[in-house]
Amino acid sequence: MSTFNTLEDTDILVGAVEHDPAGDPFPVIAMDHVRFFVGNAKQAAHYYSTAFGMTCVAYRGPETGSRDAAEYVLVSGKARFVITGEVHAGTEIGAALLAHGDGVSDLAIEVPDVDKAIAYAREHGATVLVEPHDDSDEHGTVRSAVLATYGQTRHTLVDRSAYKGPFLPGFVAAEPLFRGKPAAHPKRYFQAIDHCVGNVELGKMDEWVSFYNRVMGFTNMKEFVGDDIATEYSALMSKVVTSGNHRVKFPLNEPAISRKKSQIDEYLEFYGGPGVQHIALATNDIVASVRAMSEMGVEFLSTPDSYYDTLGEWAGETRVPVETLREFKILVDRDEDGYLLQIFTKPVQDRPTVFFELIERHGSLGFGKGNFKALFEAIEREQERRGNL
Ligand code: TYF
Ligand code: FE
Repeated sequence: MSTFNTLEDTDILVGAVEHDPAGDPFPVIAMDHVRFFVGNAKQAAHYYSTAFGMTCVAYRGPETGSRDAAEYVLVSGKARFVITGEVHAGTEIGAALLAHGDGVSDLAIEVPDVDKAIAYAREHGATVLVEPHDDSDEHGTVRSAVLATYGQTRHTLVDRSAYKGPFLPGFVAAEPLFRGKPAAHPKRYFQAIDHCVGNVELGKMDEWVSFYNRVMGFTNMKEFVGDDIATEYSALMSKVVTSGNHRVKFPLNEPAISRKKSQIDEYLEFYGGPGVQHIALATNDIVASVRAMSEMGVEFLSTPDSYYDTLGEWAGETRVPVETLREFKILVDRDEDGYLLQIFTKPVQDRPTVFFELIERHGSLGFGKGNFKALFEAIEREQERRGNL
């Protein structure tokens, strides 16, 4: 069983805390991977390799005995994405794509003891989609199981402590898909997954918060967005649950009644139900990341200049000068613990559904609540351009 005494570099980046897992009813190590179901995994894997600077390290598909799916495993530091597509008609992947379009099918969590976690989750009312089982190959054995969460999203629980292969049994090591990263770009555009956000239906946020409290023993973080902020400008309510070590953080949003159509309603309509809204990626140099990703064609939300005119008054000293923040449209939030820098991409598929965040933390354990006004005005401008406001 893995204990957690010293903070690693990526722990600092994602705002993880020292934590003794001994008392946890559902101990977790960290995010294991995020799985995306896409219409064309070959092309999507290319996008994440070029635009997100990720490296393909493993693959399975028809050539390796995977008859239904082609899957590309991409990494950037500790962040791991699995890009999954079907290779013939009539698979479960195709059914999910028909319902939702491209999106996140699985927020997989690495745990020290799958059986213990599943027993606890089941006892507390979780739906077990796949029972604990072993998969083996010449690199060892992985034990895993699958829990259902909001919509058709899943949490695969993975114990990889007895495994040395490139990803999971059945995957073979793969060559990078792209080697042309400009020399001026950082080696990695991000180092770890900071948090993964779910959108749920109106009135369901508290149910899903208590699901994570009950089933995984996750606790609520102090940052939440209630009625007051919601009706004024954000059109969403939000609460955050976290694992004891703060390596796994799941904010949950629900739409709020407001003047304009909530961005969460837009998501629910276009995704066809609840699902993952955004994945936040931790970087130690957000300026280098945004510059590189923009050059590779990733589109970011824009913040009006006026945001930067008053920034100096409240944000105080930041690692990055205000003029650079203005140039790259990076947002700042400060709280009693420190500050964070963040920026959001536009949706990364044609539907206004999944997007990404880049986040550089300097002490703050928050999520950028102070930016809701600026951020949501930017999102509303995009909703308007899509004709969905
Ligand atoms: O993860 C969070 O809660 C922040 C805030 O459309 C947020 O990143 C919430 C909704 C949204 C964008 C950001
Ligand atoms: Fe976020």
